[in-house]
Amino acid sequence: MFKATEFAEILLKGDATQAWIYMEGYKDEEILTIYEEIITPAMHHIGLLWQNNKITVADEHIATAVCDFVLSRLSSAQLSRQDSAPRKRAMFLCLEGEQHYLGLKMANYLFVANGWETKYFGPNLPLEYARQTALEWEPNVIGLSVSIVTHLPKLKSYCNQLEAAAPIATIFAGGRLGEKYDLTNHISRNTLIASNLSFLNDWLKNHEIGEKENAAY
Ligand code: B12
Repeated sequence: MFKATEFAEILLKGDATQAWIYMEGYKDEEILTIYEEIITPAMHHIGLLWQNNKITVADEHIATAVCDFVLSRLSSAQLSRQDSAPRKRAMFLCLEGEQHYLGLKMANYLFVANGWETKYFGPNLPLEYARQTALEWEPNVIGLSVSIVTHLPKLKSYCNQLEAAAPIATIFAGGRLGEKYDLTNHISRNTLIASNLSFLNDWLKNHEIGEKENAAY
């Protein structure tokens, strides 16, 4: 937790160079450790400071922007390593209106690091566009993220319609609500609740890139 509060302080300064230098100190760590033990708790800590009026919305925005930069830079080595061999496909999106996308972005990069081809849509993707992509692209995995409880009623329609559009896909419902509530009544048959990235990483270990569990390509 100490690492996380230290990193949160750097993020709040808005200094992307210092944030990157700090991360370089952990370059021998597993990416999952960096995500789960530094970046995620740092942003959760910033949430607490915000909730307790210790920082302003402007502070939170600049911290988010620097955090986003660090995440992109951490993944750049993985992106440049990709080749053109056929790979399994995964798409990632936040439900309509949902702005919290950093967790989704990390989930996407875990798939990239494991050799998957991905489409990452970031925040706020209306269902009709997600459905269209799922129909045309036939992904093996669809990752959804929802953090704000008022968006929860939409989750079931996303799961049901995406499952109908891409019947072979495993759907992951991620985001902070999975840790707080039982989402069982808000998901579909092929949906797994993934409240953290360790769960996703374990799933990935059992779904090697070469393994064809279904006829996607
Ligand atoms: C940054 C931030 C924002 C930014 C988001 C920017 C961005 N690019 O993401 C902005 C300013 C847009 C924002 C807006 C709002 N926010 Co906000 N936000 C935060 C904050 C501080 C950090 C979010 C974050 O990045 N966390 C770090 C990520 C990595 O953690 P995570 O989302 O929990 O994800 C983990 C897992 O859930 C999982 N995961 C996530 N997605 C997925 C997807 C898949 C497929 C998988 C497998 C896993 C997975 O992976 C991560 C690692 O384990 C949180 C505090 C907090 N506790 O998270 C508040 C927080 C979530 N926000 C909050 C609120 C209230 C709001 C607003 C309603 C404020 C307002 N009045 O406007 C709006 C709503 C916007 C909207 N419509 O979505 C509250 C929610 C409280 C509640 N009871 O609902 C929080 C908790 C702050 C607080 N303590 O009050 N916010």
